[in-house]
Amino acid sequence: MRQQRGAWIVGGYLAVVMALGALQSGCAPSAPKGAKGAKPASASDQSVAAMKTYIAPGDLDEYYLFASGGHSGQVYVYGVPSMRHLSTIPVYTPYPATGYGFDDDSKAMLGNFTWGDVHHPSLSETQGDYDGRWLFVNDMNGRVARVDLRDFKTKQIFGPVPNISGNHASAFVTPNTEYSMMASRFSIPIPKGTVAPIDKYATDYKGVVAALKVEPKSGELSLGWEILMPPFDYDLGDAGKKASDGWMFWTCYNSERATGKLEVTSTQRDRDYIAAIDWKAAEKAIGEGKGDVIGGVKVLDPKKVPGIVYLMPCGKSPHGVDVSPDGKWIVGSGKLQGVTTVFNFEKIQTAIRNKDFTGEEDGIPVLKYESIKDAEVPVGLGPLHTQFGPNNLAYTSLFVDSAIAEWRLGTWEVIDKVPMSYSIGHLTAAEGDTVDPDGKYLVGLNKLSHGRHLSVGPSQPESSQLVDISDEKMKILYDAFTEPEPHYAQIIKADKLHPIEVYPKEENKHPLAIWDVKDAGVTRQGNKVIVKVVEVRSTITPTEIEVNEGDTVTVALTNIEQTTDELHGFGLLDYNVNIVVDPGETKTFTFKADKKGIYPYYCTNFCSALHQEMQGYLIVKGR
Ligand code: K7E
Ligand code: CUA
Repeated sequence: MRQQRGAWIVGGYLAVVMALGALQSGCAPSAPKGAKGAKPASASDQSVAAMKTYIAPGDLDEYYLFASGGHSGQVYVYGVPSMRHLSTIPVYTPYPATGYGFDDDSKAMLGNFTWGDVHHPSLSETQGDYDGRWLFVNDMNGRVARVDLRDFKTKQIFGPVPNISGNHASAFVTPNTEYSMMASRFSIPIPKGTVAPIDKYATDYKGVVAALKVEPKSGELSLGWEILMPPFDYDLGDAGKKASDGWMFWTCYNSERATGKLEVTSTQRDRDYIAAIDWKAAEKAIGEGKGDVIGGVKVLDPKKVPGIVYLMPCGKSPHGVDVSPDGKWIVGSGKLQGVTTVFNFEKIQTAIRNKDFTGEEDGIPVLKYESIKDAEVPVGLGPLHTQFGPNNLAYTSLFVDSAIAEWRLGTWEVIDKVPMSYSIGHLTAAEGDTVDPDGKYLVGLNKLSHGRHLSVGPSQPESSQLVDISDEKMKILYDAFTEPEPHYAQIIKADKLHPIEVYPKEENKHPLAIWDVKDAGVTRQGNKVIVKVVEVRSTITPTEIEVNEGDTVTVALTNIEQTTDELHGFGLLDYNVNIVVDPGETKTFTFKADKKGIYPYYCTNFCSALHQEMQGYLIVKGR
């Protein structure tokens, strides 16, 4: 299954296509016989690895890792280097463990969706450095969410954004979190709801990139602007920084504008593109009123507004695009190649000035490949994503080779390779997307894990592997098993976060919050009932709630504790209610009392020796 280097040279990309195809059809690259993949070479290597990942009881990890949960719709939080799973942040999916998706606010935020597909967490940045304020995550259903890192809670789900279809290349932020960026993976006729026959794909279907504005103080997302693009599949993105600040780069495949069996039809050309977008120029053009309103948002058409978008030819079906810490280089990985291509930002600017173009696509100039390329680095087969370390070090994941290649920007030498078990997708380095990466740790986010863990049946976990990159020789330290579906993750220095552990009482401005059991009880207006409830060890007050059949009941729960880790729950049997309130928090839930009878409610979070006594009855009287 693994391609020999010689076979690659002879067989060209067809070999890679076949390798990828074989994987997709379920014939995954298998471990060498009698072994279960890469291990630390010797017992002494193993003890070094153990010591490097061992966090003694009571000690804390050095970094947080925020991993995408793919189509679980969640974000997983790990500690690095221990790789211990610390917490799950529900974003696009109800999560009974924290009551997410059951109370009125989170239910409203989820809208009619019960799933999302998260690929790319993006930590907020100030001057190109993670600032520890928010985490933005994309959803394939055209949405972006904001998680507040003060309390690790999802605060906003924005979208579906008009005209965007299949929001994969997202939620990348610009260096001062001016914008969170989006792009269509699946072009469609726009605005959404328009029908055009598939055989008109090349002309009537449109790609779209979108910029969501981020309010600098609150992080609130709002509609910015969009740009109309040719009907390619926009795949990954990265914002320019330092030298290239003000630019955004997006890879795209299917420059063939093909439909049907894309595996074949969209892999005909030798090169696809990276779209280079001058977002400051786009912002200016929007300010000058140059956008047309489509689907309720201002959209720039590059045909009418030149100078905003350029296309950089890049090796066959590129996947990742990654900007170096100094912003001077843009690394594009053609996943059907044996090299990763490095473009030089200065050369891109010169080519634009000299109109060094080789053609155009829907009015967008195509830059001359030879004029903007600095190097094709022979990293190995199936390069997907690149991360960075200090001293111009770069790390590229190789899906087909199932390995990570370490190489150097500027000299373009490949320094080392380490095998991954198995089939790495993304990789993430400590502070790896910032202007000042830390080195030290790198995590390979693998697509498969087979045979590296106790069997749990056919639905297997994925694996993430911790790699020591503190020396030039990379070393595998640890295997962690992660829930589906690890795409991208980011690693931030732990001391940049300062999470609260209780909601301070004085900050709780909820109109239905109460702090004294004397204020608890039922008020009624016609058939609308409001119940104010206090939860504190070890009573839910009131212990009886009486309503009439047919009433619409809003229950407001306030956890009046100000003690760390004293969470209380509210499980209401037969009514599908499951709420959790953190110390100092108020949540409401609303339901129709449409079943008469006696329904117990109880605290779901073990909170004290008398937790089991923390219970009461909802009485729904017949008419
Ligand atoms: Cu899995 Cu970024 Cu969606 Cu690559 S993506 S692997
Ligand atoms: Cu409160 Cu258990």
